[in-house]
Order: sequence, then structure tokens, then C-alpha cells
Amino acid sequence: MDNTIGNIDAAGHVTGRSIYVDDIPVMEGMLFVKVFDSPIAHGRIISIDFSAAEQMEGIVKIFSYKDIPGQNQIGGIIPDEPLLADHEVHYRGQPVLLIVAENEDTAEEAFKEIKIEIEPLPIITDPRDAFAQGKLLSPSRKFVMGDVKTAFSNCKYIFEGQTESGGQEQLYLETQGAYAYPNEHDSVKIFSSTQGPTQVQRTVARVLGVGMNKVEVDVPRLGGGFGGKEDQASSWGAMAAMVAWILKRPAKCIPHRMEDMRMTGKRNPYSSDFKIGLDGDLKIIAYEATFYQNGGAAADLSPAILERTLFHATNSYHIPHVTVTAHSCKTNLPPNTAFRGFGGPQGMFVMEAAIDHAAKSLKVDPDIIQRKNMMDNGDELPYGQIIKECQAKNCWDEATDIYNVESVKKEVEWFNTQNQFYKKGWSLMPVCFGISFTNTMMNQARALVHVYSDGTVGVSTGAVEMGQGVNSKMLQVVATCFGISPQKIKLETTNTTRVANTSPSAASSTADLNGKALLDACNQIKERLFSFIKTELTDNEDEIIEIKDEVVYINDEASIFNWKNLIQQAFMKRINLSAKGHYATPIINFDKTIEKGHPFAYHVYGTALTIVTVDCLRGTYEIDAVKVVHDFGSSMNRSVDLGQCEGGIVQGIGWMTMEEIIYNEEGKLLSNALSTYKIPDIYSVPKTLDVKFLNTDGNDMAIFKSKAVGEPPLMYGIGAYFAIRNAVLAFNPAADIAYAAPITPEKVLMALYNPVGG
Ligand code: LUZ
Ligand code: MOS
Repeated sequence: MDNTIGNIDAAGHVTGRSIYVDDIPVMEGMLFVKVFDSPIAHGRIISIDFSAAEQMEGIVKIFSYKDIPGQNQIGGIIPDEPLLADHEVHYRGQPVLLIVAENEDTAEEAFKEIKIEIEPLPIITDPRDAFAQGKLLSPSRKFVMGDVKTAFSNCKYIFEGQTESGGQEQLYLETQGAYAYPNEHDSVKIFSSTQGPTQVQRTVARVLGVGMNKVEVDVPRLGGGFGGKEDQASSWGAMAAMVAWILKRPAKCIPHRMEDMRMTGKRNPYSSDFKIGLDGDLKIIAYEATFYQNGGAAADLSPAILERTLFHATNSYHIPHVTVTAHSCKTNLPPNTAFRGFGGPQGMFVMEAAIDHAAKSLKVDPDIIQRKNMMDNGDELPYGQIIKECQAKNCWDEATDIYNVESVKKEVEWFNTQNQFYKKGWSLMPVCFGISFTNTMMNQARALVHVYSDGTVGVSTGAVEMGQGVNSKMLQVVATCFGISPQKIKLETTNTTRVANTSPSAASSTADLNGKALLDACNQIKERLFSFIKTELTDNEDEIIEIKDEVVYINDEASIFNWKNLIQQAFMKRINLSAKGHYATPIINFDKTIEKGHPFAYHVYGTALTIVTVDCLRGTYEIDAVKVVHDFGSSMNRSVDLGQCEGGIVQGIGWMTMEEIIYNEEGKLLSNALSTYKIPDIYSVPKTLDVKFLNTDGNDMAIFKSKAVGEPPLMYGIGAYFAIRNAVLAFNPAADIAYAAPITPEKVLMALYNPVGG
């Protein structure tokens, strides 16, 4: 495996040559589409008057729901979300009208001329309030293993508590957006910034009332997705496509940053209750949790996110008796959606809080309880899957060993005795994350490979490049399989006409699914080439043929063929040099009626040590170090994998510490710009960030045994919350600190001096 290839997009990115939706040369006569969104979080629309706006010079038309030719429906899992509001609005920022203008400035002017009258209805922003009023987006779910009731009655220690975790803005550098133009035969082509080209295609077809074959979606690449464009790219695609299709002119719909922030959903905030029971040996015997997910005003992906919360509710621990329940609560906020980790982080935070709470109450270090309860081979997870090839203890033990956790503990303690106004804290955070879409059906992919007659190769897959480096891995698959130079291979855009019925690039599974489909396609071509070689050169069926560095070897000896003349001659003999590959993950299954099965191809493991310093006069803090041992399997691209790991960690720390989404009681987003919503910058990232690759064989279900890497590292960031909390407690042991993330500097400052004089 060529591990030196790095990220093939790097040079394009740093020189500004990489192409995003807004860089695509547009056609003459392109229209701008601006969304007029609801200024009220919940209400009945009494009247809308856009006549003055529509008459402004440069305004071509203003669309309402009445102009939608097909269904006014964009809900992916549950059909509960209109593209444009009809009689009611359910969140502030909900699209109501589309202003179509010759240019952007005119559209902005017209926006101000639109009058909307809305009769207000009660606004709910809190998931527990929604639950109390019976407002649910989807049926509640419950995973059960063993018998918690009996188990709790046998526990020596029982602790209960409540946790809160906040939302998180995906903040992709490139905002949402689409550019569409009408094509012949009543069809439309859309360039979309989406993780899910097929999702956009399906939604556009539904909104236009045409077949999916009339809708072509093309994705050059994304300036980040992080889950925010798994489902929510569809509305922007549909808006641009509808305008283009009806007005027969090219149209672009790209929101500005603040529009994107106020109109789109974020990571689901959760409010949760936990109950944990331990025996005298600190073995966790029973665990119960109830999750109240803040879903926002429509289901979007929340029902699937809810499911993953339950799958990861016990993180890396084996607990014999578990009951976990989850409710997807309907509130008047923008529909919340996928964000790296997809509910997993929310579930794990509660588990870690429960352990921390038990440890503090019992006056032991949490890592004693964590290590004692770590899962191992043969353990059953609450959803029935039996753990195999477990690396949980290996990662943990290697981390505590190579990062010298025992001496870190002593150093932190020493530092804290020596410093009055600076305190350090540490934590250990294990992670076990399941790889596969939890919806078994989605675990499939296809790829299309053309070997051109000059020996160069064009590759299309369902994978969307969003900075995560998947195209680099796809290129490696082809180069390795064919034994040719990466220079000969071109990765094409992701396009629904070339590769159909794609699953979104999500769930950390993109390289596995598309890589395996691609391998299937390449192997088909290779088999045809090898049988051609056999007919040309030998009659012996037992010859071993290989291509290395573009030279064909037969029984380890270089033959007269190299890649280029092999392809030329195969073409002359009319050998098919194109192939379509397909892959569907074997083995996996899940039965929702009993909530049991084997949903994941495999799990990814790791452990993070986090050390922080809190400034106890200011409430500010620094992350001194995050040191990780991570199970990459047999990494096929160490620099891409390392980049994913580092990025995930920093993003997880952001979620847990500084990124604070604030809506007021009217459902208005207050943290609506980068001045009020802070994400980690170069100053707030860990001063030291070490990632040790655990040496393992990897897993056959992973592409080239190189394990999925997109989401699992994000959850190491949870360690930052606990490390900061511990530092605060070192200053003020009486501090009453809720298990509520993010633990912002403001909250730290309050906790340092609360109760006052404490
Ligand atoms: N998307 C999805 C995901 O539809 N299903 C999943 O299981 C998932 N997991 C992580 C991220 N996105
Ligand atoms: Mo995702 S949260 O789009 O894998």
C-alpha cells in the first residue's frame, strides 16, 4: 500500500484551485434565489403580501408553496417537512417564499418589501417540555438487556443524575447551496454541495413531480459537511432546481453564512437522566438512561440519530443489565440533524457522566471504574451484537502505559499543591464506535471504472469528497489493484447519472463501502485482462500473473506486456475495459421489533488522555495535551487518517467546551454568527496532540483492513469536559457543577466561586 500519497486534494486546496459549487462557471441569464424565511418560531400564517416586492425591477418571480409542481415535501425518513411553509410556520428561519431575481442585491431589497402576518402559537424550545406535552417526532425507542430492576436491588451503590449536552453548528467552510439549469426532455441538472447526491435527486424529483431519471445531481466536492449536508442539502437543491425547471433558466441558491446558521439544523441537544448501579468491587451491574432528544420542528434524521444514541449508550463498557430509552422531541427550532458522531457522542457523554458521578461519590478516580468495566471479546452489547476483535483494553492499557498516566496523576496533583490560581485536571476517555449505517439497507455502494485505450483510468463512485480524503483512498484502491501509478488515475465528480442509488457519504463508512465496490469493479477488469494475457501468451492455466509498477509479471518474471501496451492490445481484441462494481456489507442485520441484531460490520476503539490547565481568576482554560491511542486497523493512508483523527478531536473539544448554541425563548438563534459562536482556533487547540497508531491486523470488513476513521475520534473530545471539571474541583472542591456541556469559560468562572466562599 502506498502510504505516501497523502491527500491528493491538498495542492488544489492551498492554491485555491479546488472547485466548489460556487466556482462552477455559470450560464448566461442565471437567476439568484433568495429564501424569505419565517420571522416567528410558531404560528398560523394569516397573510403574506409580496406584490410590491414582485413588482420591483429585477425581480423575476416570487414563489410560494402554491407554485410547487409536485409534492411540497422534503422529509427523508418521515414525510413531515414542507419545502415552503403553507399555512403554519414551525420554526424561525423556516423557508416561506423564494425570491427569484436577476441579481443578488435586488433580491435583498425585495426581501425587505415582503409583509407577512402570523398569528403566534405557543413556542417550545425545551425537549422535556415537548415530551410532557406529548410532542414527539417519531416513536420512542428502548434497548433492553438483562433485568435492571432486579439488578439494581442487588447493587451496593446506586447513583442518579441528569445531564445536558448542547447543540453544535456544523460550520462547514462552504455554506449550503446548489446551482441548477434546465436540460432537454424536461430534465434538470443540479450541482449541489451535498453529502447525499441521491437524497437531493430524490427530493428534487418529488418536489417537481418527475421521475428520478429526469434529475441529475453532480457533486464536485464539498468544503466540509460534518453531517450538516447529509440530509439538509436537499432543500437548497430543490429550490434551485424548481426555479430552473419552471422558469427554464439557470438558477443558483446559496445562503450567506448567517442565513445558513439561522435556517439549518445542528447537532441535536440532549437532556438525559441516568441511574447507575455498582457492586462492592466497582463492577457496574446495572445502567438505566432516558434520553430527551431536541429534534427541532421536523424529523429530518433525528429518528436515526436517536437510534445511534442507544447503540452507543454504554460506550466501551460491558454492563450486564441495561435499559436505555430515547424520545425524539418536537420543538420549534430548525430541524436538528446529523453531526459527526450522529447521536453517539450524546449517548457516551451520559455514560461518562454517570461513571464520573459514581467515582466522585465513592472518592475513587474514575479510571478505576472505567478500566474495571471495559468490554472484551465475547461480551454482548445491549443490542445483541457480540464483541469480536476487541481493542478496548489494548488501547486503554497502551495509552496508560506509554503516556505514563500514573505519573501524570502525580504531576497534576503536585502542580495543584504548588499553584493557587492555576489548577490542572486530567481525564481518560475510551471510545467504542460501531461502523455501518444503523439502517442495514443503506450499507451498499457502487462504482464505475473506465480504462481508456491509452491506459489512463477514470473512476466514479458514490463517495463524496468533503475534505476527508476519500478520493485519495479511492485512488489508492485503483492504483493498488491495477499495479499502476496514481498519475494514471482520475477521480471524477460524484454524479447520480454515473453511479446511482448512492447512500450519503456518512456514518464513517464511505471509504469502506465505495472502496469495496470499486475493488469489485477493478477486479472484474483485471480478470478480463488476465484471461486475455493467458490466451495471448500461455496455455497454462496455472501461470501466476501480477502487475507491479505497470509491468506484467508471469510467474515472477517480467513479460513483454506493460500496462499501456496490455490495454492497447486488449482494446484491439475488443475486451471490455469498463466495469461497474457493487458492494453490500455482509453479515449485518438488525430487527427493530426486538431491538436486537448485529448492526455493525466492526467497531473502532481508542483511548484519550486529556490534561488541561484552568486559570482560576479568569475562568479560562488551556488544553495542555490530548494523547491518544487509536485503533486504525492497518491504515492505508496514515496522513489522511491522522488528519481525520486530529480534526475530530478538536471538533469534539469544541462541542464540549466552547461552542454554545443559544436560542432565546422565542426560538431566535442568538449565536448566529462567528462573533457569537466560537469554534476552536489555533490558540485553543491542544498544545500537544499525540496520536499513537495501535498495531493491529485490522478488519476484513474494512477496505484494505484500514478501519473507518471519520467519526470515532470526535468523542475523545468528551475527555476535555471532564478534565476541565476536575481542574475546577481542584480549586473549589465544594463546587456544584452540573453535568452540562459545553463547559464554557463563563460556566467555569461561576463554578470556581460557587457556592460563594466555597
Ligand atoms: N447517517 C445515517 C449516519 O443515515 N445512519 C447512520 O447510522 C449514521 N451514522 C453516523 C453518521 N451518519
Ligand atoms: Mo454523518 S454525522 O453525515 O456521518
